Amino acid sequence: MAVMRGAAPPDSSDLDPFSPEFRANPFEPYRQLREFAAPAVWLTKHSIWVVSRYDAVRAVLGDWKRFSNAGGGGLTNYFLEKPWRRPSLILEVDPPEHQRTRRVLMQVISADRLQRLRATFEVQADALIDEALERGTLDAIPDLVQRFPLTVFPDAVGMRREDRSTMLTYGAMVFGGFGPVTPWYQDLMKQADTVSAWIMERCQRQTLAADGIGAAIYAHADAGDIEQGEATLLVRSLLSAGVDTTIDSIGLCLRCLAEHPEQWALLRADPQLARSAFEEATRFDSSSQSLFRTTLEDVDFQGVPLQKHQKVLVLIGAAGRDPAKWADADRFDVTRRVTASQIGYGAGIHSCVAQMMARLEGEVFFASLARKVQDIELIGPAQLRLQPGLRGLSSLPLRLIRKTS
Ligand code: OVV
Repeated sequence: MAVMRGAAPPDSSDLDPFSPEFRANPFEPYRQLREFAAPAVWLTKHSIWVVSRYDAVRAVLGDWKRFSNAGGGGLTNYFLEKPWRRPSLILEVDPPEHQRTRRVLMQVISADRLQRLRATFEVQADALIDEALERGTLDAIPDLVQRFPLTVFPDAVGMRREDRSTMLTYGAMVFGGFGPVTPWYQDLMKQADTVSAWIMERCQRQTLAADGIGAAIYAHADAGDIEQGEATLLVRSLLSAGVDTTIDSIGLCLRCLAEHPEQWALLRADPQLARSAFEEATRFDSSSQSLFRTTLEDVDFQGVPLQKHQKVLVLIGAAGRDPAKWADADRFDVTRRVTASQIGYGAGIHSCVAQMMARLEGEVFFASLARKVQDIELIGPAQLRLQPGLRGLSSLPLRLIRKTS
């Protein structure tokens, strides 16, 4: 443990949020972490701070002057260690640099564009769900869930249609790279050069469709808002953050519905609840459970002394279950009003820039499911991926039965 200045040692814990045991059921250790007296707890296994109560999580995410993103999106401390890829121009920078790139992505993922994409997303969701109903029994993760974002999101960016499975390998590298180095990660990273080259090629202007989000980013470079090379890296940000996140969130939401038949019955009876159901799943159990910040200076955080350049693990997944914020926090309720307090997309200046795209994907997917499907039956154990990175399922064996009415 790092030497702490001052008299009293901080509240500390030997819980390891990256361990398979923790990841298999994080909600009980989340409770333990929330119940410490101090708002920030020292994790002895990794020499980092952790923040898990809703109010404390919001306080950290709202305080970008002291809790920086330039130290990197993961456990690796860019102030002290070398990142594996060029830092993201939006996630891994602070103001003022951040505003310039953020503004470009905000403009190209406009409400207007999302409205134009909706019909295309619906056609795709309907087709995939019809195909799943034809099969009847399926592993819903590879056979249904992965295929939806993997089709609609890169299409929206303007990537050509091809075998896109390399995107999932790249996503595993990006999100796995936010955790500690493990044998799994080292093995994965043997492909880093070829996979990075594959992705970077697809971020180039000449490979992108003229009407997509990627081309719109390059148009901002033509207008002088950003450099050409920055446009390339912003396309990379979309291809990094836009696929695995929604796959995992949709997969976990589908499992929630399979495991809560009374909630599924509500949604099936009223497909208009789809957006609210996905919003609730984003609170209750979704892909992004944690974020990192790095202190820029010595910080007194609500009485806890943090030192300069220390990593802070921000457990948004624990904040989403904080009983001090949410009534009946551990209950999955598709009618709950979540959006105004949603923490699953982060908060503050770095809150998910494409969150309205994610919501659109979730809404369209679950509305189509609600219109077409009568019963969702779990026919085998769901498998969680336990490696560090996003939370998500590798397998969800289901039987789907078509609505007859
Ligand atoms: C939010 C997020 C996750 C992963 C990668 C990036 C962003 C990026 O900007 O590259």
